[in-house]
Amino acid sequence: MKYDIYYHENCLDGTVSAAVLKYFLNLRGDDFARYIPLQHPVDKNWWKGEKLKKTSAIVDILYHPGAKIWFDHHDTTFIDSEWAGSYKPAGKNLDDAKLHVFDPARPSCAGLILSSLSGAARSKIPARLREMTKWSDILDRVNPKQISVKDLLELKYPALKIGFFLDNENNISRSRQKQLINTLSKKSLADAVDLPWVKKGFLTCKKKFDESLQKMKEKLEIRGNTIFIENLERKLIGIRFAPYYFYTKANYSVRLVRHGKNFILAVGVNPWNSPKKPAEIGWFLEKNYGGGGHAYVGSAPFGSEEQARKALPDLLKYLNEHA
Ligand SMILES: [Mn+2]
Repeated sequence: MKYDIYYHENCLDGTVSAAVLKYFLNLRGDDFARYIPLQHPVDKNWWKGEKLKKTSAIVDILYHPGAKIWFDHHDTTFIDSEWAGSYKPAGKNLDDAKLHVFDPARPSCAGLILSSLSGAARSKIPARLREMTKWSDILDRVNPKQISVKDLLELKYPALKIGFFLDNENNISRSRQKQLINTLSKKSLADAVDLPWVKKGFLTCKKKFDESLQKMKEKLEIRGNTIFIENLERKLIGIRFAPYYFYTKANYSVRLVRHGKNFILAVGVNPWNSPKKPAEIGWFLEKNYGGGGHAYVGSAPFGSEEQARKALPDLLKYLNEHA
C-alpha cells in the first residue's frame, strides 16, 4: 500500500517521525506516495474540509479523523470540539484497519511511534532509529536534564545540526524533504548531515547564528525575571533558547517578532530555570489576547506593533508574579 504522508515540516521531530514510520511501512512492503508537509498554524478550515485518501498517515501534526494512521503529542491537536469528542484511541499496530495514537505527555512524536508499535515490529528496531528518536525526545520539548544550553547552542551533534537547520530554513523543497526522510529511514543522523545540501544549508545558518549571538548580547533587555528581545526585522536567528545562555537566571523570555501582517509576542519558560509553579503561558495568552499554546510556551498575534507593545507590561507583570 502507498500512503500519503502528512507531517510537521521544519521540525526535527516531524521529520524523524516520518522516517520512523516509513521504516516500519517498508518492512511490510508498503511505502509513502505523496509527501505533504504542514506547518503551524495549519489553516483549520482547509484541514476540516480536506478529504484524505483512504491510505493516509499523519505524524506530529493535527488530528484528522480520515487518516488510517495518526500519531501526535501536541495538546492543541484537535481543531474543534467535534473532532476532539469523536477521537478514540484505535489500533495497536500497522496491520490494524485504523491506528490512531495520541499522548500529550510524550516529549516527542517519534518516541510515541516507536513505543506504540507492538509485536514483530518492536524487535526489529535498529539502534540508529532509537538514537534519532532519543534526540527527538531530548529536543522537541527541550529536556534540561539531558542537554545544557551550552551544548544546545554549540550545535556539535548531527541531531542538533539537522534540527537547527530545519528550524531556521523555511524554504526546503518538497523533494529535498523527501530525500531527508528517506535517508533517515535507511541510514543514520550522521549520514543525513552529510547530504550536500544539508551540510551547506547548515553552515549558512550557523554563520548567521554566530552573527546573531553577537548582536543578541546588545539587544537583550532584562525585565525582572524575564528576558525581552525584539526581532522585528528577523535579523537574528536561533533566539528561542540563546537568551538563556547569556542570562541563565531568567525564568522566561518574550520575543517580539513579525509574521506577515501580524506582530507576535512569543513567550517561553527557561527549561534550565523553570520556577516551581510556572506561569500558564498558553492559557494567559489565549484568555487575554486570543493567542494560545502549551503551559510552557505560547504566542499571541497582534494587528500592529503598537498593540503588541501595549500588551507587554501586563504580560511581564504576570510572568514576574510567577518566579
Ligand atoms: Mn513534535
